[in-house]
Amino acid sequence: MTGTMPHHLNLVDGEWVDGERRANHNPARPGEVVSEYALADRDTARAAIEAARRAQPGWARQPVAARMEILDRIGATLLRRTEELAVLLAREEGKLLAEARGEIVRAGQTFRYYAHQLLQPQGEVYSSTRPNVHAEVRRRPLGVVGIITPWNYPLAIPAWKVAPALAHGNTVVLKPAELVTASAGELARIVAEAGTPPGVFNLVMGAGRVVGEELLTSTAVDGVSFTGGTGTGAHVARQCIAHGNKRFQLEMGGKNPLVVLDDADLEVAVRCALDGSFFSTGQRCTASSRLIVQANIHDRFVAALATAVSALRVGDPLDPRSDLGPVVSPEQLAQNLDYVRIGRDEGATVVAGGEHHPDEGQFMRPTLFTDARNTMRLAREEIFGPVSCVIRVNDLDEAIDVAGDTDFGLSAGIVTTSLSAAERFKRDARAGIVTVNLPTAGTELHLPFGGTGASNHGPREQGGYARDFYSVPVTCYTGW
Ligand code: TXE
Repeated sequence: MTGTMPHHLNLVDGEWVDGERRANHNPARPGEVVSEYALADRDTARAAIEAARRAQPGWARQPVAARMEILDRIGATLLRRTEELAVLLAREEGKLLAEARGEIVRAGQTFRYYAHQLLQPQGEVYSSTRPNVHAEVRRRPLGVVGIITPWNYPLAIPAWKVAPALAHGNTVVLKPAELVTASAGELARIVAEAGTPPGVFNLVMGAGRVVGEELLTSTAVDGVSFTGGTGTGAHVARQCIAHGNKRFQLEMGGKNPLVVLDDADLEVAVRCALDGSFFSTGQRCTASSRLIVQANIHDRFVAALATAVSALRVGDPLDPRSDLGPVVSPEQLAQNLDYVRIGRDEGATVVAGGEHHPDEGQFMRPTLFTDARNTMRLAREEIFGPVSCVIRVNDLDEAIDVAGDTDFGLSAGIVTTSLSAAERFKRDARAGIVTVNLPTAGTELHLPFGGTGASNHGPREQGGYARDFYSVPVTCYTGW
């Protein structure tokens, strides 16, 4: 360890806890260490859970005004430190500085949003069928919540889980992805410095199968909110059921379709596909990875999109000329390139990109396939990189069928100038989020987020809907 290297420690019961140091590297310059973090072990995770358990009743009894003030302060600090945190995030995860700024602002606004959500009605009053009885439904906190997050939104995803958890009177143990511990460490400092009592928010960094596993198997944890891959999500579900039948919420990505109809405005269609498929290096669970295109517009759309994709500049996220940053890790890059080979072997045609970018760093050229069929692995499995494929269809009925023929069901988009096609798509698309003449990616913090099928399990995240996971309804009958 070098003395001057920025480092981040675990936060347990208000204390900063050290451990074996691990380094995280800049994916755009693999030789550059961004920061070091202290690896938590199972004992540290256990201590964090116990601290959260002890702190929970007191936190839940804090006056709403006190909880509001703390959440508001966290949000304000994130917003004030946007520029500095965005540079760290871009260096650590590889997203463009502009995207990183947007993410920090989103995280800050999310804390502020949930501060004010506390002033919304928190229950319902019913008429009782019995005389002299008052019937109401109140909410109590879920309890201790384990939060397990991925690397692709190192601040926004923790924010949209931690903020409603704390708002509703829960205490938290956050286990971020190992690749983005600097962002998580900064968030922990901000949460602690905002005046959160010890044990209310805890951070444990390390391997999923060690510290993550402790959150899943501990019966002192009441619920787990997880975002990540489908395989891990299934494991989370099994463990939560086996260990205390605890509540769980899973968000696990997608294979999102963008339908382009013959009547679409070509420019809008290309813009939506370019943004949805390739921005953020395709590392978004709402990315458009299947472009389902009607026959008459197909060739014009492919030509225009291939030109636009080839013109995207891949480079350092801190360079304002870059359109696309690096792939997050060598493993993810290898997986992306593997899928390019699989797509070629399956008979799809590469019309843009298709290879590793020659620069040093984990760069990949954005890759567009045509001649894809929906049965190919290329069209069925989540790649999570800058790779998309075009599937040709004859009409809206076929487009809706192909769009819905997926194990996933997070987001689905259509580009059309027909009001009736748009309405039919909103009605029939099998997805939790539907967009019309907009990219499939890009959501708003006050609206519910989540999908169907393999994309999602449990109540929706974000907006007022987050309450359904982070609190428990209690039906009260009062005789008078
Ligand atoms: O995810 P993991 P990874 C998809 C995407 C990507 C793939 C793998 O397709 O290629 O998942 O990415 C923690 N007990 N998405 O490897 O492993 C882990 O430490 C408890 C989609 O990053 O699912 C991390 O904090 N926790 C996704 C979190 O789970 C465990 C975003 C997610 O890691 C654990 C990212 C265990 N046994 C990847 N094993 C989306 N939905 O947007 C791992 N973890």
